Amino acid sequence: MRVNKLKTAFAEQRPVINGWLAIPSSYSAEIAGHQGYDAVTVDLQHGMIDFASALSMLQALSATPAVPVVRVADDTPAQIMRLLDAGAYGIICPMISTPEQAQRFVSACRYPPLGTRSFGPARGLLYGGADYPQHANREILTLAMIETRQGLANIDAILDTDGLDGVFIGPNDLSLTLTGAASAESAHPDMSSAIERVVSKCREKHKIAGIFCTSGAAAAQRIAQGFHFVTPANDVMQLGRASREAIAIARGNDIPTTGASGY
Ligand code: 3PY
Ligand code: MG
Repeated sequence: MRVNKLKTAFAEQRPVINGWLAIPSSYSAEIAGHQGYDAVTVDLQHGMIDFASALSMLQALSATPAVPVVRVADDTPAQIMRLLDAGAYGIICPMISTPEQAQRFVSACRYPPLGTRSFGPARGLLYGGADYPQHANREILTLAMIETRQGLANIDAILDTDGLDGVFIGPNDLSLTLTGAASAESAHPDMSSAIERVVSKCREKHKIAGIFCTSGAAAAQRIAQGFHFVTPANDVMQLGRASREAIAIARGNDIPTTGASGY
């Protein structure tokens, strides 16, 4: 089976730079996949992406060096299994607040006897290889999103879930629940200590610490802080920024820092 390069990177303590796609386009996916990202995530939670688009985006990513990952909309096992069958090599599951939820998520990603994933690997075979069924339990990456007050309180038990590779912080939701305002780069002391707590727990338990960021500079700071898996903004932010920059330069104006998308 094709080795999951994200697991190798973690084993060798090399940070993973992960692209993030909210626009339903196989062409965008193909472009992103060729830019040098270690992984590219297709976002079915907040992205404008349905299953048919996700399938064609995973096909496009398969033709690039980037490992195809999916953020599912929720922890529904049927949805998780379907996206694995569509060729996702990693699943990021939002809003994991309890160890029971984490266990249910991981179980959906693992074939028996380790879990409850139903057999029908479909594109998993095409992308992973003919021996995918024998090795998928080892190669598929599982990241639980920590983005609620309860998830933060349960971080130890969530990280102790058998087969869970790590966690991924959703800073907007986490700051919404902790401070009352959604912000991806909040400087609120409650957010800073929550993030530090998650990263140090991951270090202690040898699990992947991931986080969504809004820029390359922010992602570099998170890597310096000890994160292994960072997302330096999504396609929507990057498209908006690149457009504003080109327009401002063409008009001889200063480049605006925020636009209609808020970034
Ligand atoms: C969050 O910041 O809450 C996320 O889910 C990132 O996409
Ligand atoms: Mg979120």
